[in-house]
Amino acid sequence: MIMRIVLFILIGIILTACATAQQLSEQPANLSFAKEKQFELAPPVIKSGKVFFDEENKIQLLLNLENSSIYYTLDGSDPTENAPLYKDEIIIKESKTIKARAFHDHFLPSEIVEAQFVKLGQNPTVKKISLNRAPHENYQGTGADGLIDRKKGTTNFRTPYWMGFDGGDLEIIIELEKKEGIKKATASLLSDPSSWIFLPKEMEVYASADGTHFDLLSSRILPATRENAPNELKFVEVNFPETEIGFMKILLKSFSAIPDWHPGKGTPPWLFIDEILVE
Ligand SMILES: [Ca+2]
Repeated sequence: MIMRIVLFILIGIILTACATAQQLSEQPANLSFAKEKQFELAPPVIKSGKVFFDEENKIQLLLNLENSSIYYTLDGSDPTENAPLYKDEIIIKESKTIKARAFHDHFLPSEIVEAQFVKLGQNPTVKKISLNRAPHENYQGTGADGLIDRKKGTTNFRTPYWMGFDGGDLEIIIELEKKEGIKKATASLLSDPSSWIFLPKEMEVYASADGTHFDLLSSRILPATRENAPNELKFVEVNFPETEIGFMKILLKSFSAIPDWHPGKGTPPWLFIDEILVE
């Protein structure tokens, strides 16, 4: 009996899928249901082999729907139909954020999807990296050295690329092999509100000559995560005038509590990090 019910459900799903495919292929007659643009297009998928790259990176934008067009930007602005039209794979040679959106005559435009790609510069050699606290025992990554191994995690926080901290601030101290001119620090973080993982509220960058007395170089305040924010890989950059640095301290200050719109409101958010870049 159970088998029969499962079979009926399966047949139902297959018939529904066929109907949808048929409706879409018999344009435009059977698309009249969508002519008033009541239905939103599915967003395109951003596909690339790597998030960190050395020389150049190839990015594809995918959406399997006839007569749809994908427009994209590389300057951080929201794509409209005036933005470049995606035709072939996009090749980038610098760090970029790509935003893409699909359009179709018979549908409302899709949501905007975005992804960041980071070109690894001639980064200075790190002699030692240390943290002011241990990660949670279930999310230890591969230790502090995993934050400088150039390996990037996916949005799955359970993989060993990620270190997870259950509330509170995180202080990272980096000792360079030799003093070098540095002008940017980047923290590679995860935003996954559905798993109670949030970006910090502020990132501060300090420099020191002796590893003991640190001076604030620059900081960046981040907005609170909005409701329904997607799970995303995030790079938080702090730029400053080029400074000769032997030791650097990066302080990630967490929000004290998860925002009110979330079921975990009032409790400390998790912080997940997989890489620090110093350039
Ligand atoms: Ca890493």
